[in-house]
Amino acid sequence: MKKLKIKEYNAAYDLIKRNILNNADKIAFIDNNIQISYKKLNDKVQKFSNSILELNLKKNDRVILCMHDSIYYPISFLGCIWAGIIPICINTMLPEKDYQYMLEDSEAKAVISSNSIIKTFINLDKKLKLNILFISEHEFAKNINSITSMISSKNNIKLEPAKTYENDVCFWLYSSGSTGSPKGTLHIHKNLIATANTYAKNVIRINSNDICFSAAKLFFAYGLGNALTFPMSVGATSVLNLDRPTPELVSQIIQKYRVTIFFGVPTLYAAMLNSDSKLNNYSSLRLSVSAGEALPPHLCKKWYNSLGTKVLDGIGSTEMLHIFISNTIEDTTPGTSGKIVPGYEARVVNDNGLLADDDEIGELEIKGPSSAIAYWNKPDKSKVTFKDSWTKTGDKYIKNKEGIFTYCGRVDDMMKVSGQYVSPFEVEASLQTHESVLEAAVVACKDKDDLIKPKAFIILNSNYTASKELELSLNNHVKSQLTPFKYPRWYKFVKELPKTATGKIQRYKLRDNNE
Ligand code: 3UK
Repeated sequence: MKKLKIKEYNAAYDLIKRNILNNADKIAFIDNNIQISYKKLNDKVQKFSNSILELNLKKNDRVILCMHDSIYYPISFLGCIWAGIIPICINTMLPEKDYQYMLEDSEAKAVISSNSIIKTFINLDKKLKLNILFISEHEFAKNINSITSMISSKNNIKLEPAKTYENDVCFWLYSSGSTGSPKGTLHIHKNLIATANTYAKNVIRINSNDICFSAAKLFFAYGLGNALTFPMSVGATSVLNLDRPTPELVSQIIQKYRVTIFFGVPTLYAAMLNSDSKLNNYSSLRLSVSAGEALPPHLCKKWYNSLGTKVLDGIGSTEMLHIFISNTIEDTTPGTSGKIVPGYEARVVNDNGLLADDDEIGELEIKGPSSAIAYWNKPDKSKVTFKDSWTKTGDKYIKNKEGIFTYCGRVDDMMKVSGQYVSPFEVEASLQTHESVLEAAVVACKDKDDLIKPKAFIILNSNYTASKELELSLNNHVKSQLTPFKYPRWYKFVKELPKTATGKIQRYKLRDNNE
C-alpha cells in the first residue's frame, strides 16, 4: 500500500471547523426527532471523541458503524475520525453472515450500532469470542455504553483532533463483487472534501442555503456525500430520515423541510412518478440527482416535465467515493451519464488494452482526487482495480466525440437493483438451498420502467410443481438469507437450462428470454 505522508489534515476537523466561525448557529442536521446546529455538532463530536478514547480505543483502531440515519450518525462518524479511529460504515440490512464476515475481516475493536441492530452483533461476539466493545445509540443495557450518554456530559471539552495526514486511512466502506466476499474499501482523509470540491461544487453548485435530502442512506458512499460531506462543506442543512424512503415519505419530507436538492436512485424516481404524490408541490426543489444505476431517459424527461426542475444522472462508485461523470444543469442528455466532472479524468480501454476511439466500447477507468487506495487484505483484487493512479470501474462505456459517456452494462455479472449491487450467483446459491429447487439460474431482466430486477429460471425437484405459493415460499427463503431486496421479481419454471459443453449456464441465452 502506498502511503506518502504529505500534509497534516483531519477530515472531521476540517468539515466542522469551516462552519464554526460564520455558521455556528445554523442547523447542520435534522432527523425524525431532533436537530443540531454546527456549534452543537462541534461540541458533541469532541465529547464523543474524548469518551471513545477513554474507552481505551486507540488511534487507527477500526470500529464498525452500523446505524440508521439520525444525528447520532454524523456525531459518531466524525467523532471517530476526530480521534483518528477508523469507522467502517456498513449496511443496516445485511444478513448475519455478512456481519460475521466483516467483523472477522476488519478485526474491528468495537461496534457502534442502533439499538434495533446491536443484538445481532452481541450474539456474534459471544459466538466468535471476539471480545468486542459495544456502543449503542441510546441506552440499551447496563454494561453497554451509549452515544447519548457519551455526549451528554456538561463539561465543555476541548480536544485537539488526532494528528493525521491527508493520505492516512480515514474510514472504510464495504463494496461487493460478483464472486467472493465484500471488499473493505480504504478511503483516506483527503477524499471526503475532494468529492465536495469537484462534484458538489461544480455540478450541483451546493451553497449554504441548500437543504439536502438523500433517500440513499449514510452508509452508502452516495448517501455519505449527499447528506454529510456536501452540506457540511458549505454550511448547508441536511435532513436525515430513519425510515424506509417510500414515495409518500419522500414526498412529505421534501414538502415539510422545503428541500432544495433531492438525491435518489432510479427505482425511487420511477415509484414517485408512478405514485399519486403530487409532484407539482415540490416548489422548494431546485435540483434532483440520480445515481446507483442508469436512469432510463423516459424517467429523466418525465421528472423534468412534471416538476420543471432537472434530475441529473451521474455515475459514481464506492471506490471513487462519489460521482465522477455527470450531466449538469445546463447540459443534460437523457439516457447518458453526461460528461467528466472537473477534477477527474476518464479513459475507455478496449478489449485489446488500447484507448478506445470515439464511439468504441470499452471499460471505463477513472483518475481523480477521491479514489480509495486499496481493498483491505485483498492484494490481488487491489492490484487489478487500483492500477497506478487509474481506478477500474468494471463498467462498459462509450464516449462520443462531444465527450458524453453512455453506460453499456457491467464487465462482470453484477446487476444494479435499486442502486445496489446484486450478484446473480448469490441469489442462485440461496435458491438452490430451497427444498424444491434442483437447479437455478438468475439473470437481469427489465421491468416496465426499464429498470433492472432479478429473474429466476428454476428446475424443480420431481415431487414439486410450479405455483404462486411456491414462488412466495422461494421469495421468503431468499429474503431470509440475503439482503431482502435481492429476491427474484419473476420466476420461470423450466425443464432444462442452456449450458455449454463444459456445463456452464449460458446466462446470455436466458437474458434474451424476457417474455
Ligand atoms: C453503477 C451506474 C449507470 C456502475 C455510487 C454515486 O453506485 C454507487 O456506488 P456502488 O459502489 O456502485 C458502483 C457501480 O454502480 N452505477 C452507479 N451509478 C450509475 N451505472 N449509471 C449511473 N448513473 O456499475 C458503477 O460502477 O454501489 C453512486 C455516488 C457514489 C456511489 N458509491
